[in-house]
Amino acid sequence: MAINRATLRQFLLQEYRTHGVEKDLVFLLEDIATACREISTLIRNGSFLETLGTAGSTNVQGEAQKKLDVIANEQFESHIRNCSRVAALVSEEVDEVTWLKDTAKAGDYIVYFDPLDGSSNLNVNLSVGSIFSIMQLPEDAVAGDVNTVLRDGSFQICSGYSIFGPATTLVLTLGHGVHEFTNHLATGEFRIVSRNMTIPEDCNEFAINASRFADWDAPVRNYIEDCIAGQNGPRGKSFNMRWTASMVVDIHRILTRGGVFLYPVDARNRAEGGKLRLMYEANPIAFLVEQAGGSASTGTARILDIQPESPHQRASVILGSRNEVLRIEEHYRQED
Ligand code: AHM
Ligand code: MG
Repeated sequence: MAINRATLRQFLLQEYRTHGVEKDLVFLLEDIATACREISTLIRNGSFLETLGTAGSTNVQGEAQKKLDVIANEQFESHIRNCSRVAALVSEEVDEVTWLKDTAKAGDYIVYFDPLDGSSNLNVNLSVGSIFSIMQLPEDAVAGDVNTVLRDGSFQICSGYSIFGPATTLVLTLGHGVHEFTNHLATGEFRIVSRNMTIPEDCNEFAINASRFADWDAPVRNYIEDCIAGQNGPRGKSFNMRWTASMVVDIHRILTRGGVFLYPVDARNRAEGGKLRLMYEANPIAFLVEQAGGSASTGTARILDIQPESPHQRASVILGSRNEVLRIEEHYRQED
């Protein structure tokens, strides 16, 4: 069957012509897309390749690494290395910043990534994904200096994620809307399936790990209690709850049909500053969500305004349908 949909390359070249997106960025994104396709294949064949299970190592966050966490990281790194404009890599799975250049040139790229998000889902055959974010070196950048990569999320020039589910999809923004591509198996190419994804302002669906109820701060507890009170409660409507334990999958649902996602700071994770990592989880998703018309907040501040202090720092994450995020922020103000 003939497929009449633009390929990722055609789309990116159009972005180059229309918005002046750099050719090097086009090539870099194609390399990232290739890494995602390969990771997808490795996951699908995991049982045969014996790539499922733990690697016997821990990452900088002290989490046991799955074999596929390590392999996905290698895939990302080796494909990104094709691009001579990449100066540094920040990966969830690597403690230190990986410098690919000895001298820093303003405008060269820093790539931040979580090579396998939601990897606790792997052994039970549920969807997982990869997340990435790209920024550029500032004028005063110093190669080898960790401070150089600590830029706030508003400096992102591109972010995206890939989901390895029933279909392998790639969702990205270059600052001009959010677009979705699906890997077309017959041609092996990512082809566009959705342009300018938008998140409805209102919703009646939330995603939160409800088993942490006892640990939540009052604003979150109050908001969720209002939601589950149903038609006769303060919201006057019924809510649905979904939690996949894979952030990218929950976010994809929100980009597709609205909703709000919360992984807030709570009593159990307060010492670390939250659960999700700012630079390669919260920032890229916040950029996508804002580009799709939604909001992304810690509860008290815009995620993209957080000035990072370390590459693996964590953040409180509340994002999705704009009016719902505003309402949660209002709960935080009331508890002040
Ligand atoms: P990971 O990057 O180590 O997989 O951790 C991030 C994941 C998110 O995808 C997801 O929202 C969250 O951790 C799930 O946490 P929980 O185990 O509390 O359900
Ligand atoms: Mg993750």
